[in-house]
Amino acid sequence: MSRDGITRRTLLAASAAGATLASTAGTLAGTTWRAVAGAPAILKPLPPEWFVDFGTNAEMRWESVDPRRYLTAPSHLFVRNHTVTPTIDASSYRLRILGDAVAGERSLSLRDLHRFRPVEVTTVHECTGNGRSFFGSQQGETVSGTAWTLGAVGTVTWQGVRLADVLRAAGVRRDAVSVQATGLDPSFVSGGVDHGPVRRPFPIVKAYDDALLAWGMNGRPLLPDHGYPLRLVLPGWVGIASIKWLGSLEVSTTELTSPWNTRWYRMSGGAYPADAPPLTLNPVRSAWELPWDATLPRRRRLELTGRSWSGAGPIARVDVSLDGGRTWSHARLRDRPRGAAWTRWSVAWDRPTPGAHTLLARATDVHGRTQPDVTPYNSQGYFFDAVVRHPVTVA
Ligand SMILES: Nc1nc2c(c(=O)[nH]1)N[C@H]1C(S)=C(S)[C@@H](COP(=O)(O)O)O[C@H]1N2
Ligand SMILES: [Mo]
Repeated sequence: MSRDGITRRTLLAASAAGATLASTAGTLAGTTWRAVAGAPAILKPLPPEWFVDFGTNAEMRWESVDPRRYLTAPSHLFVRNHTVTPTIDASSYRLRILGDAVAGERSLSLRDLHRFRPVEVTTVHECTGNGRSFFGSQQGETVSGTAWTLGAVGTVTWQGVRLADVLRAAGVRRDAVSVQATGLDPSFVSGGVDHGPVRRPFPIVKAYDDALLAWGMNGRPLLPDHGYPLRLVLPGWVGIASIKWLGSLEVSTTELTSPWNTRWYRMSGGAYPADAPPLTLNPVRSAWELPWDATLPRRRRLELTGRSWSGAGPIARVDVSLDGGRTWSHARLRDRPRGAAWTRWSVAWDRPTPGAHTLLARATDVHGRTQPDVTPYNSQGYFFDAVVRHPVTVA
């Protein structure tokens, strides 16, 4: 079983660990564990025409993307759970803020959070391992983890408050360096080891820069699978940074760590040094709004569409090839590129010849970051950003 996957045994272990936590820790009031054996890890419907279902994870099918819609509907957004989606009672929910960089522990209800200035931010939301399966299918390399194609990504508008505002009100010391976000989902058990609840630290600079505490997605409350009632959002960063079902924030004057920044979500294997830093900004990637092995009708002119995105900022240019990389042209950008959100593009294909073809798209962001032909190997299959060779047949 893959590292990101889950077996029935680990699901049972996870639910047992969750139950222990819930009964021993009053601080987790408001959380009930629905993680009973055989219960689905993901609560929203996963119709096969929209999703590839990996059990605790599910990716969006690119052919289900409507070229006319900019935002990903919450019903279509990929889900990545280490264990199972917990059911949390919003009325008794509290966010705890603690650590040696705050004067005393704070506990905030959702109503408390709604007193801060509301903000709205549109960002790409993407799993670190998006595209992982192409390490195998395109580069012949074996990596661990969920075999995502390119559907562990979406672009949504988050509603919430700035973490900076909340930390300032909590009286965080000026020498704070690190914030650890911890989820209320059950402990993650893998290979017989209980790693505790999903949690990951990040630098205080990111907290003050653009981090959000989000309760909404596209103008509606978060769906349970996406972190209801509150999640952290670190724009442009790897998906794991945006902790769902946020239970606590530990603010510290010393560097904090967790297995999610030391063991996972950092590069290992291949040419990477043993002390490679935790992954932060997402790379540049592109996808065609087509099924894999799509059959395209033979017409005088086909209009093909896709999207490109970068964790670092707007997309500046998308180069496409309709002949396996022999010739390239510029795709027409359909959106004024903005922030760390994706850009839609289209390309006209005149008089495609019948038979098999390979489509390629290579995006470049405003910082000049672009997509390579080959992504350097890493054992956990993170950051596959190479240009994907997308097969189609014109019939
Ligand atoms: N509490 C908690 N937060 C979490 C996770 C999790 O399993 N538990 N998964 C992380 C990972 S790896 C990703 S890619 C994103 C997925 O967010 P989504 O399921 O809302 O799309 O959530 C992150 N936050
Ligand atoms: Mo992820």
